Amino acid sequence: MSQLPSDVSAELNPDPRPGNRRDFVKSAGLAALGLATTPLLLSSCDTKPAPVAETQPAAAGGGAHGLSFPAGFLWGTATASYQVEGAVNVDGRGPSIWDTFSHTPGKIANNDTGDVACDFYHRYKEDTQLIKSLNAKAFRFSIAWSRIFPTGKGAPNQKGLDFYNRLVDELLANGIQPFATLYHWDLPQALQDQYKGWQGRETAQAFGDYAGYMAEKLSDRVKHFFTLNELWTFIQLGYGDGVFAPGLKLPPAELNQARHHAVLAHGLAVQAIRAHGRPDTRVGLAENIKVAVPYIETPEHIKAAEIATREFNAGYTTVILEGKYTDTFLKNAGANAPKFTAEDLKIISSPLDFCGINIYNPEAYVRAADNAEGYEKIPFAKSHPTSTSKWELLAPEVLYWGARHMQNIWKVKELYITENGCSGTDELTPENRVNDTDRVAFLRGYLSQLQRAVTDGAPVKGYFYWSLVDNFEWASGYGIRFGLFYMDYKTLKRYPKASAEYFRTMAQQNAVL
Ligand code: PNW
Repeated sequence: MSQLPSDVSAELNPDPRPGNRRDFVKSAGLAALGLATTPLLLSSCDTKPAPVAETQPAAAGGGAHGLSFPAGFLWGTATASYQVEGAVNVDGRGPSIWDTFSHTPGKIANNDTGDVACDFYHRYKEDTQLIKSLNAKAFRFSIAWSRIFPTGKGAPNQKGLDFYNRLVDELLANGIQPFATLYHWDLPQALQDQYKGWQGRETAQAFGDYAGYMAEKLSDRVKHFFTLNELWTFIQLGYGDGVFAPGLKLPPAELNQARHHAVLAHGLAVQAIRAHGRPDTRVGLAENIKVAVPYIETPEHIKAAEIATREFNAGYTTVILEGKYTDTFLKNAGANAPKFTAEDLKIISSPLDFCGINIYNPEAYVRAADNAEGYEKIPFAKSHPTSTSKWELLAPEVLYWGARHMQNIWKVKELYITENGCSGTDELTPENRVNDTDRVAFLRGYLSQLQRAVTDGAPVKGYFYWSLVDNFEWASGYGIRFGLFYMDYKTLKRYPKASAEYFRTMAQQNAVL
């Protein structure tokens, strides 16, 4: 399986004041470089180009680089329940593993917790106006399982459901499509206590039941559901490396089993949503696919990158989309391989309507190699630029290759970039401005590559920037900022950054500007 880049652990047990001036300068430089990259013609991956919008202002000559997206391309932003909601003891919400973890001294930078976060629970109307001000027509949020089922199962909590009813209604009233994620890591603590969380098959079953319930209650208005967010991250960092909740460091056999239960939960949820949702309900997953980038865009290296990408994701996206664990995955796992049945694999690979991919950084640059694997990784240079998150190695072309691999390896017909974003130092000036030139450069570089992917035929229908507002960045606490809006955590006031204006203009013109 893919390993964390070596400096990730440092980032996840971070210095309370992460980032430094040098990284800031480096990251801006690289993203700008991405923009300067002339799109290459790919002989091996040629597909029919997507139709170019004729009605969009940019296509009519407004786009400085002519980098328009097709008409109807969806611009959005994303958040997750524990990272923004706060109100952890309000209206019957049960505790989650992230409440427990963040209240354990030493686990989170500065011992921050999500108790208040952005107080989105009470300020969702104000935040809906922020989304609207960005010209975004879609919003990806997650539902806190323990607001609906305080102990993970049993009797539903109407007051918890009411919150999401209010949120969905508010979004729709403002012309914003709700995209709901059912699990963004805040597992009800009761399921951790009773079944050891994802180590127990019962948790997967409970997730299916909860997913069916949500589809029944919301699918009259929510047309897009994501099952689980980033299985890799919460399994590897939470159950393998111990740096995310629930903070376990399981041996390989148990880790593989927990991973299997998570993909099984995804499949059970897909089936439950189909059974209980309206017929026009659409379901997909939101996985941070580990992307291999061909270091030169020639057919042999592109092929090597496809082989590598399939293996990097063997326990997650690959088994979900192919219905089997790869031979290499099972061989490497040996006696530690997960225990599963043929029926499990069928459930796990239940057909999806679309795929969401969260993409920040490449897993590796690869080249073709005359070895058993058919590829080899090129180690990252020590000086490879990052954002203020040390794991976020910057490489705009990862967005291009993420989309292309989904299309070419798995023939995915409908794709969303469900997360992509840049963390930065983000200081508020005396005039209440945030001059986040690094994030603007990031957006220009990454979105140029996304536009190239769409032009080359990748079926990308929308892009969700992570995140709407600065928020609780898991083990890094509030010290790492990804938002288009700056959060003053003392007053909970939100301020648009320069990148918010940049995003708003791009969304309005449907082009990279
Ligand atoms: C994703 N890593 O998390 C999540 O989906 C978001 O909740 C999060 O805020 C966002 O990306 C930015 O971090 C990740 O260490 C956290 O490799 C850590 C890692 C990857 C993704």
